Amino acid sequence: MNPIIEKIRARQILDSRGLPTVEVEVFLKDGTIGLASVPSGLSRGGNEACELRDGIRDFYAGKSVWQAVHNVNKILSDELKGLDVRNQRRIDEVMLAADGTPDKRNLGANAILGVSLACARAAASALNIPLFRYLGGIFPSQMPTPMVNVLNGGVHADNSLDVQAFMLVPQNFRSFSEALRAVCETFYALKTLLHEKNLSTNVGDEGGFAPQISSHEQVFEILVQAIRGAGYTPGEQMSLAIDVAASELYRDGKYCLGGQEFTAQELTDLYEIWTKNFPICSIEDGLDQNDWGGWFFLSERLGGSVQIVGDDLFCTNEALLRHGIQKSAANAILIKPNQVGTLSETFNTIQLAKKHGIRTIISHRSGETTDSFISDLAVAVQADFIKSGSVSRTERTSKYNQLLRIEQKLMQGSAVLEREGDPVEA
Ligand code: 2PG
Ligand code: MG
Repeated sequence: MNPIIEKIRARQILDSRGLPTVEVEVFLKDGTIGLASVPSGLSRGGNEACELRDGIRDFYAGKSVWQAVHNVNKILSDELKGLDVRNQRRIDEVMLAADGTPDKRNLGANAILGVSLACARAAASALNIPLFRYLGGIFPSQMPTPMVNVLNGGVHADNSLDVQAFMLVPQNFRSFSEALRAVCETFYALKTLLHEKNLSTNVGDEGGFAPQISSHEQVFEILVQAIRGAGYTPGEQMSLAIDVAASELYRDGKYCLGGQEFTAQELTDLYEIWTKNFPICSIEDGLDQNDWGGWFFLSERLGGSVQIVGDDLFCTNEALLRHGIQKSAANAILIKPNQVGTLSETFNTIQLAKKHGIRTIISHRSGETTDSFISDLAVAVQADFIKSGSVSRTERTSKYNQLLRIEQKLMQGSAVLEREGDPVEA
């Protein structure tokens, strides 16, 4: 084994919206290759690392990433050549130094993250171990709970729902595969229900249905009906989670939701009513990313019984999370590697969260590729949840499918799972 970086090559590929993104291959001296690609968000936090886009009009609508590709091929490849690929922290440090800006605007977080992830993949391959073992060591054995987005709204769909994502959260299942089965069955029941109500079953950016409904309460009712229709008990076996992405709804100090204006306190009142009337266990980005006072109020009021998740609020950024912990702003954090731009920084933020009892949710972006790195990451760091969109659209299911593979590996030797989950074998 000679896990020394020989060269790094990037190319432009397409993401799930047909927009260009960066794919990176790391070549080692021993012939090993590590491949990774980078996702892209639409409802982006103000403190995310900089995604480099060329901005050339009439060329992929300004969205091409040739400069980021060039930066990998011409700068990062030379900087990292000769390094041992297992030295992830050193690799990330060298890239941070080569970029030299706090938000990675020189080389682009899309260039840097692509290399960071592809190096980890190459190292795992060189060692001939699964990525989740390389990242997490020999002990990780728990699977994350999926948070599955079955109904899309906000900037991810063309309907009039302001809340961006409505998710199913399976609870109390013995295995990941059993939990995923329950979600799939609820998803089918939801489709049938929408059909019966003459509502569209076309899907949005993350594969959830995007029907023309304007009342959020009506959505919750339909989801509860779907859970029952699939034979599961709402609140016991299947709960709901929402991503409000409230920064998108915040204008002049007020939140605009369902055609009405709310202060942070009034919106918290509304969330309280929703959580009393429906089995909602988690609220993500319930308030604007700069409304720290509002977040404190929301967490104090609902944080005892509901998961209060910071996404745009923290941007996977260690310093912002530290600030949030001091302010008691949230009890959970969404982790998106491309918000911060390197694997090492992603790990730092996760470590800080765990140290302070903040729950971790490893997350996809709304623009995705079929790369399933986040699935291995979720198991490696023993995250509480994974959020990867719906159980439709291959760029979403690729993550859940990778988790099925990992679970099977983890259960090898026990045989219990395979038999119990399989009616043919049972
Ligand atoms: C979010 C994400 C993923 P985007 O807000 O949590 O669902 O959306 O990638 O568009 O920021
Ligand atoms: Mg979000």
